[in-house]
Amino acid sequence: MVILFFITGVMTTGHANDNGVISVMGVFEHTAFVLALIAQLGVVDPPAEPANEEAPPAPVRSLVPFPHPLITEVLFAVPGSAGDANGDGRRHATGDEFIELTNPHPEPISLTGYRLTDRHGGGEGGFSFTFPELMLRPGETVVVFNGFEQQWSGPVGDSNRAPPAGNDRFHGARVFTARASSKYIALTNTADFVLLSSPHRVPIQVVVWGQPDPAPPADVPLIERVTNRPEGSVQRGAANAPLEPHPTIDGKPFSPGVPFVQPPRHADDSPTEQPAPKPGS
Ligand SMILES: [Ca+2]
Ligand SMILES: [Ca+2]
Repeated sequence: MVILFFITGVMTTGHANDNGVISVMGVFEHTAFVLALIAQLGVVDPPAEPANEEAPPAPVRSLVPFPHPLITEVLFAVPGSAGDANGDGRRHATGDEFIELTNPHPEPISLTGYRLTDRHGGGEGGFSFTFPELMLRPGETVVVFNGFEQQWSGPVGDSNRAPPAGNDRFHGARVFTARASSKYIALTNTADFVLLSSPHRVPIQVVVWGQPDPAPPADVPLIERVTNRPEGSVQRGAANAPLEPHPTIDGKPFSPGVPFVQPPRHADDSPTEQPAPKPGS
């Protein structure tokens, strides 16, 4: 089409001199105009059909829509041995419980006002934690410990104030304590849930184990049921992977601060040389 336009243009706008010869300058000027037009268009030929202006968006890997954070790990049953999840040198059956969340989106999100509750729904004696003002960068992770009778190293925040920086002892994650004031404020090992609600108290995500009473709300967009005998935490192996017992992923009981644990490569995963078949076999 453009080439046809060019030829037509030369024929109609080229200047002929007195001898009937097309002016060279006229052709050059017109050629320059057409080349500039082609350069602006970026294409030689226009598409046969109009371009689809509503191209489908890139696939979203997150299990929760923007701008919500994603629960990536819950330690509700602290192992009897090697259960010191907060690393203060002392295992505590409730104080070492934690919930880990991350920003799975390519844009920053605000955690301000998001709330974590157990089956008591934030009532008296129940576990409840509301995030203070905090922006999370893409991929940035937070860990909320129960915190009862726990000691801390490095920056640690609470529901009143976020820590000023990530904590190197937890892979740079922002660490919080819910400051549980009693050992009875805890997640029940056999049956309970952790509900994430938005600042407007809209349920976003719930992780359930056993048959808690009361049951979790039915209108939660993302309901994940996990075993109540994980022998450690429940954790994701990848951004869009389900929560599963941490030990089955990589043999470790928990990983506060690491949002997505990749399974380790086993020696027998690598290709091995097969022995040559014996002659006659
Ligand atoms: Ca501890
Ligand atoms: Ca983790």
